[in-house]
Amino acid sequence: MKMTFRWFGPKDSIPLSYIKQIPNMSGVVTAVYDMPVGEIWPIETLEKLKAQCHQNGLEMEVIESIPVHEDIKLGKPSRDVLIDNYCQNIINCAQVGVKCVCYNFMPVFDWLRTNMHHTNADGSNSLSYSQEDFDNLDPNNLHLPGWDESYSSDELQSLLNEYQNISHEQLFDNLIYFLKKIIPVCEKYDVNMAIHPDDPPWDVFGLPRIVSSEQDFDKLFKAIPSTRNGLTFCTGSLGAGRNNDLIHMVDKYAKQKRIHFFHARNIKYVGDSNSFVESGHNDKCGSLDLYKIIEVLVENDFQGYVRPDHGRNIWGEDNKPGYGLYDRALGASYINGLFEAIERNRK
Ligand SMILES: [Mn+2]
Repeated sequence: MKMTFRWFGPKDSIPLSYIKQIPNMSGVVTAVYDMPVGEIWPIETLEKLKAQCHQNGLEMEVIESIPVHEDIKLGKPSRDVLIDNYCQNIINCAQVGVKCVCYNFMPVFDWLRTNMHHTNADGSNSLSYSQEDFDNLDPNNLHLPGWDESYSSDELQSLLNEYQNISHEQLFDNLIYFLKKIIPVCEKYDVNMAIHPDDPPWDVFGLPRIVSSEQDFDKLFKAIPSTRNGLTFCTGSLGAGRNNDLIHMVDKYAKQKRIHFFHARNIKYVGDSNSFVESGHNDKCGSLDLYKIIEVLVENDFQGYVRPDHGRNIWGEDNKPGYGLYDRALGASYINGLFEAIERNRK
């Protein structure tokens, strides 16, 4: 595996030199953040980003994400031009050495929490989801933590209205329409597409979600059998679905060579509903068995990219929620340790 770290480009408060100082860090996972969704990223911009990474001894082989325009998800006539642009973005990324593109197909909200600064018993804070708080949100006047800057009320309402007529089946068909044009380009340019599962893995506000379970993945891979059509195995997102058997799923898709990217984080289940708090990565802190999941990856000779996913804010850090330096660095070290111990044990 190759350990990586998400970096939000030159505006990220965490310098590349700090990321390089985390043991065993091979590269960053990044994107072009200052262009509207749907436009073509200039090759010069990508070259410049890559040069910055290389100057700091880091690779840039994973993009997270090339965002998918809502018109593609909605199946609007404008999608063809947008899909052509997406193909061009894949080609441009491939030309600067990118091997893996993480993306998602979640309508409107590509993650959702009810609290961005849940205070933990140890004084740290982290993202959390309370089913009770969620149920108390007013769908006609939505204000979601972390989303108020992304959409105005009117924009959000009209977007939600547009999805009223989109069923799960329609959204799935739109995903397949998209991939039928994307995957041949990936085959030609040696790029793996790694769809990120729904976060959290259930419908929200009547918006359909179609990448939440083993059944969903099976359907997707049956429709487009190429292994370029793969997934980002995000333990936290999939694990929030308490019916998802992560150990079985990781085994199945690692055997199929479809796991191109692995997001490692832990969550602590709260109560009997869907509620959870994002915990430290260590197995003792959360409800997920990362040791066992990683053991199965190693048994299947996993060669993809790994990154520590969301960390807590610790040691007084107040960074972008989920994306501080300290706890993700601790997470990387923990995950590195699991891989190393399991790999050595097998020799
Ligand atoms: Mn993730």
